[in-house]
Amino acid sequence: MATKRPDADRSADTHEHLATCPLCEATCGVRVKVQGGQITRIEGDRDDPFSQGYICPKAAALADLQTDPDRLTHPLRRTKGGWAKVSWDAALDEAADRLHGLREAHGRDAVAVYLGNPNVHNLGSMLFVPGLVRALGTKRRYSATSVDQLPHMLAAQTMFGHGLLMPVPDLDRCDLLLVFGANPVVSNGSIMTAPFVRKRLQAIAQRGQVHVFDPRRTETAQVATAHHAIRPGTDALALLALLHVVFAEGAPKLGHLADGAAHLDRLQAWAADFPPERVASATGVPADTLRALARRLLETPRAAVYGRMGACTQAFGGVTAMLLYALNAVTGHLDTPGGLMFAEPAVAAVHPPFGRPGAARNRFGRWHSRVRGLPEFFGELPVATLAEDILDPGDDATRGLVLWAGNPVLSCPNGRRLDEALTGLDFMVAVDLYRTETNRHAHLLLPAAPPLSRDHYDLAFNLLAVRNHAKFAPAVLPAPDETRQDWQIAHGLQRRLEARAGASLAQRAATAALGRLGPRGVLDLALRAGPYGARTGLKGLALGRLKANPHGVDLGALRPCLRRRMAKGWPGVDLCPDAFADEHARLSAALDAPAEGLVLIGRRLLRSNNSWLHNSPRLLKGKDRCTVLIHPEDAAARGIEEGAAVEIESRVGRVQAPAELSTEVMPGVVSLPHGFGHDREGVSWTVAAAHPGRSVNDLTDDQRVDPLSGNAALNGTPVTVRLAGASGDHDRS
Ligand SMILES: Nc1nc2c(c(=O)[nH]1)N[C@H]1C(S)=C(S)[C@@H](COP(=O)(O)OP(=O)(O)OC[C@H]3O[C@@H](n4cnc5c(=O)[nH]c(N)nc54)[C@H](O)[C@@H]3O)O[C@H]1N2
Ligand SMILES: Nc1nc2c(c(=O)[nH]1)N[C@H]1C(S)=C(S)[C@@H](COP(=O)(O)OP(=O)(O)OC[C@H]3O[C@@H](n4cnc5c(=O)[nH]c(N)nc54)[C@H](O)[C@@H]3O)O[C@H]1N2
Ligand code: SF4
Ligand SMILES: [Mo]
Repeated sequence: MATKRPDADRSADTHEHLATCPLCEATCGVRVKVQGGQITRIEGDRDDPFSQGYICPKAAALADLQTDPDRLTHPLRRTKGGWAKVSWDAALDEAADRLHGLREAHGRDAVAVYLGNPNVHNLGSMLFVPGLVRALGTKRRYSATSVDQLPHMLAAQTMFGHGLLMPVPDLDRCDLLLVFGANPVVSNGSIMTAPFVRKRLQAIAQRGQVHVFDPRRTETAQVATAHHAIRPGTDALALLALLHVVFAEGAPKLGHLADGAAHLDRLQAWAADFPPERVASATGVPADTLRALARRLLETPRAAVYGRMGACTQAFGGVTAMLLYALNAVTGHLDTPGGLMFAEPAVAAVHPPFGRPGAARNRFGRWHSRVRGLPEFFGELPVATLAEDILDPGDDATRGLVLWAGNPVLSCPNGRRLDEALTGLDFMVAVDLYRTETNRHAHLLLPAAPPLSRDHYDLAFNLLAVRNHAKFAPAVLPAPDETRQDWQIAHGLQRRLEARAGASLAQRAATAALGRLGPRGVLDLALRAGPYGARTGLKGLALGRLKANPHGVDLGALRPCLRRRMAKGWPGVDLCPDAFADEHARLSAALDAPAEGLVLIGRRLLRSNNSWLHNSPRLLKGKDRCTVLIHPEDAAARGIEEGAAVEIESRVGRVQAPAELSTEVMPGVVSLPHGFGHDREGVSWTVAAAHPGRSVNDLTDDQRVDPLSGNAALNGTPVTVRLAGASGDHDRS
């Protein structure tokens, strides 16, 4: 079998292509067998030096995405009589006219943009959508960042000098791993690109220990050495207690970080106020456990403390992310092998040509959201403010939206309110593979090419990988139907907007030149300019070298880099930045007034990917997994039995789903997966609509954010739970 270019596959020949699965952060290498233009098999690529043959069940759905009859095939325009096909030129011209018209009439900020998660898994989007966003010139930029990793980015920016410098656990060399609010065995790892993470965790548990802090005894907790049930939203208190013991045991072990470290005194003063005994009842974690773990952390040369979604999409997300990094730093586990380390990818936004030392400082609070005044971060506003900035009347209301690869009606808090807000927009254009719960409100729908029809190089996740590596995979199949690559759509729209806005000739020439380069050309230049580009021995990394090594190029284990960075003008580590100064008081107040009643958390399912992939029959088969997990004691107190329909109610909404009784969740906590709720009219995914589930984000509250960072507090939503149909009085929790 030969490796072939996409357009050569129309014949009955069989070809095997090497690709990268772009569905999650693990970036697994796959072999795709194509026969007569059809995918006949997808399997792991054993020769990929990073993923070594591992794939999860979702990889098979890549084939379904190419052939799904429900996928969008043509640009569509909403008319009174329904959706009508239009040509690409007509669609792009109309989008540019309408967006430009709104800006002329109401100012640049009248048009908002929302960028969903798949953009960061898409080379063309990463390189070309920012140009479009610049051309729009709006301050109302939103993305999935503020329902996700914003706290990690805020901590990284204020502690290390750039929001993208997020350290990752050096999994393969660490002997002790503390995990706060992450479930990598199901999620396949996040801010920790590590294919076959289960095996890597099991190896740590064998040579050392893995401790999982989670309100639910997750699939990850089950492969760990120990599970510590923790009350949602109390991680910062547990981390302060660990820091308390660390400082009480003697001098912090800053090692090479001591040079240029700032605010150690502030961190120490905070920790002094939170001994383990003081936080035990609020967190649910016994003081002895915290003391013993802090000591073990100090004694173990190769250890890391890692936290993810559960730690950051909560009311104390920002300070929790900061404390996680600080705990690693003062125990000698930051920027050291086996600890939290920084990846050094072949192309990164923090290196030339895309970035320079210090270029991203002060990207916080430069402007604020219209109604609630929440701060900008990294050029974006918190998406929890999107709906109100449309709905609240006024000359400066949001009137237009560019929606790219996102489904915020299902993925953002108080989805019902956003759903309603979108119906009032003057104009919305959306780029997607499907007609979704969100983009059904668009005026124009532009169909993007499915994943295996585009080139892949991972710009985002090489920056977060547990090993440095680089791989380029050309598209396997041509773009089907009339779909176009995201980058082509973005570029087409950018050019048209620049023409209408009378952009300078220089700007228009630059845009045209970028389009001629395309993603491959830009990638090649970026690789050449990157840190491995000019190196001898590696012969200088450029696109040609990656093409000649289609399984990928291993660039070695992570290396300590902060000293080298400082020599180039980067700041030292700030252990408790000024941005967090008020958080001590907020944490103390929370400790003194613990929350009462049931709280809701989310959960991820192995065969699901946020709000999509639910249209793949092979992934969705089996029993309904969109259930409410509830502890048997909490269920008994409400007369709820296994499988009974229960109603969950929060400040913003009410949802019914079947109960699943389990001691997996701690008492006082209920869990519903996110990404479901395909019961809304007008979507194109028929398989998903037949197994709709309910949206957890009809319960999460857009007013519950981490007030520091603006990140949505998706976890820890106060709820009441009752048998469906029961009166609310006797079973309020
Ligand atoms: N309650 C709760 N809410 C959550 C979470 C949670 O844990 N709990 N998790 C949050 C997290 S971490 C995230 S990242 C967000 C995700 O939130 P979003 O990014 O808003 O939503 P997704 O569900 O990822 O939807 C992606 C959309 O992009 C489309 N798509 C897929 N690939 C492409 C492509 O290549 N090009 C284009 N143009 N479109 C494409 C899909 O069809 C789908 O409609 O959800 C967040 N919401
Ligand atoms: N199969 C699958 N894989 C995915 C995705 C998917 O939807 N499905 N989504 C992808 C995306 S976009 C992302 S961002 C990653 C996320 O990857 P992870 O962060 O690893 O995944 P989650 O399942 O959200 O893990 C969060 C954990 O936090 C716990 N938790 C909730 N509240 C708290 C709290 O207050 N404190 C603590 N300590 N724990 C808490 C939850 O019980 C849950 O186990 O997964 C990615 N991978
Ligand atoms: S783990 Fe992630 S990257 Fe690997 S096959 Fe599964 S979805 Fe794809
Ligand atoms: Mo995410």
